[in-house]
Amino acid sequence: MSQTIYIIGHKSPDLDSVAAAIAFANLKNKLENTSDYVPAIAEEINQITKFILDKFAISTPEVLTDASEKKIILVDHNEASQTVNGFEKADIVEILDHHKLNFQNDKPITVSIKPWGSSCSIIAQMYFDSNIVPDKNIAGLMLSAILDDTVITKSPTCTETDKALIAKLSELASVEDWQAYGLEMFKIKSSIKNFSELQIIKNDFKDFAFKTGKFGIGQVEMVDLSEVDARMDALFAEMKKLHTSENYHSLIIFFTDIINVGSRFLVVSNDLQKIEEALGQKLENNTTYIPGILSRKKQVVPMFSKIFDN
Ligand SMILES: [Mn+2]
Repeated sequence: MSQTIYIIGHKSPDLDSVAAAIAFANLKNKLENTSDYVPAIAEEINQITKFILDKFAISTPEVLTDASEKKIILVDHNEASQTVNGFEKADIVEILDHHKLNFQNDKPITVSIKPWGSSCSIIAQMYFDSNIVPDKNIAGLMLSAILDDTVITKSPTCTETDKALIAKLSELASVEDWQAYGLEMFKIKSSIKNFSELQIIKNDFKDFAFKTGKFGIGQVEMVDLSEVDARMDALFAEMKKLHTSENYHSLIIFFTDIINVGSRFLVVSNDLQKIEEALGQKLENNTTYIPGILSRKKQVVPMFSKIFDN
């Protein structure tokens, strides 16, 4: 008897979390000669994910609005605060991720975590380790996710394994110049002109339950930061609304210039002084630019968790 097992990434899904669900379901169905594994999403996909799915002719996974009473595999996250609604009553059977482990369960399950640049890197390596060659479209999807999560290999999260997988997958996907392809992706991804302020804030946004209170940390990777300067006041107005309505201790949105490698931080917080302590520099009208900052996971979250989660 078959039973559907949903594979699902985090809320506010980014490309890696959607691609990982699709690729992992594809691999597991092949390995077990079944169709029980079904990719799903916790919320609607963003613009670049839609573009990439269209490009490789892959259909958008179904939205799982409530995971209660369902078997699920979590990919690209393991924190309760980021996971699908109803997970408390779901049967979580496996986790595949590249973030720090913050998960508790009442039974032993398979957990695959590697300190690599993307969840799709772990899955791509599993394909190769199992001697299964991913189809061209799945290879292209995984390649795109790795390039996205590693900021075309520039992120400090990018490892030698990621680079080797990028080369292998490029060949399988017939992508001749992955650097040019990655830059093209980021250009599409980074223009904010068609988005409302709320869409910009929620573009790639995660909640963190720190001991001091709830933090919302969003990142927007861009090729040109001047678009942000022009909309600063409107962005702050929207952030203040969200800070109050969702009861955040702090709301931090940072815009990363992937060409010059640095980030502009916009902050709304109950404790600006401590935020400055965490950032290691002063804010001016709730904003500051910090050179060298590219990664939320490796650089930004640790800055804040050190001060606010101790
Ligand atoms: Mn990821």
